[in-house]
Amino acid sequence: MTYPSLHITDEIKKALASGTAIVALESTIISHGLPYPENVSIARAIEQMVRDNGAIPATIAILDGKIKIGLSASDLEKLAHPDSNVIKVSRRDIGSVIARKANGATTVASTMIFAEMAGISVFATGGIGGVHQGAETDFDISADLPELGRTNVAVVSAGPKAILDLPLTMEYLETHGVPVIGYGTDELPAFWSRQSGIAVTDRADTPEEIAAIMKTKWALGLTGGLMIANPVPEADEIKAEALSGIIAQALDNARNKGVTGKAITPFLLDWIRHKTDGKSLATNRALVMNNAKVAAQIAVAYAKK
Ligand code: PSU
Ligand code: MN
Repeated sequence: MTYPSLHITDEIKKALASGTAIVALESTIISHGLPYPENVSIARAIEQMVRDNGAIPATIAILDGKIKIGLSASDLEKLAHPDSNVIKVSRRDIGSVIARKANGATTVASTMIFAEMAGISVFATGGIGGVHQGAETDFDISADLPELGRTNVAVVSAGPKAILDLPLTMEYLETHGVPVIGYGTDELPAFWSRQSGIAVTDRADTPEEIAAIMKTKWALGLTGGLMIANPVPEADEIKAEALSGIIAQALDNARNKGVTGKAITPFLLDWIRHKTDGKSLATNRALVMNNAKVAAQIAVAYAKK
């Protein structure tokens, strides 16, 4: 038995060797979070945004059972295409998808795992998973949360998706010792909206402050991730009031259709996109781009330390 190794592009290998700033990017958002073909152009634009801010992008996925750190144009097209049969891979699914030489899109949880293996400390996504509404009866808590509690990567997101139970998500993160740092805000952003009514317990206004917190936490041997909560730009947000009715409808619909497990989040995102006439897609694009920018700035500050 040979053990699975990481397939790292030459550019990223060089960046790792020279200590150049790198930002990990996930692929579930490409395969399951955004529609084709916009997912291809958005994935490319995210990578470009990382470059424009001085870091090297490392989009992560499993292709034919190979763990890829950095994707070629054809890898990306394969992941994005609806006919490619790409499995949504969280921590649970990694062994099976690699053993079967299948294609897998990595979630926040599994992207963190591979980023840490590769030696990448900063990661940009759209919104993290969290504790679902009704979790007290169906136990639906995203594997992203325990991963943040154990794996050493700083994740820049626009907050937990507003389809979730945000207060319970914050409680869970506190229990697992995950710092939630508002970037330029005292309030937890809720993905499409800047406001949630929930205070964050820590705030940073510069990438250097965040880099210093990362260094200090890990230097003390305090393992686990950090959540950097970066609100969507004002011009692109959808106000929480405008969305709450649509989210309630989406949740009802998922329940009536019996959608469960890992299908729920893609189902809800899709429903909301249709009900907002695509406005949520524009917002999703804007917030991911903004996260890619801030993540690159944090990675540059971290590389200097
Ligand atoms: N951010 C987005 N769109 C997405 C996701 C994040 O803008 O689709 C994905 C991430 O991969 C995250 C996943 O890990 O949603 C959460 O899935 P679940 O709720 O099943 O854990
Ligand atoms: Mn779930």
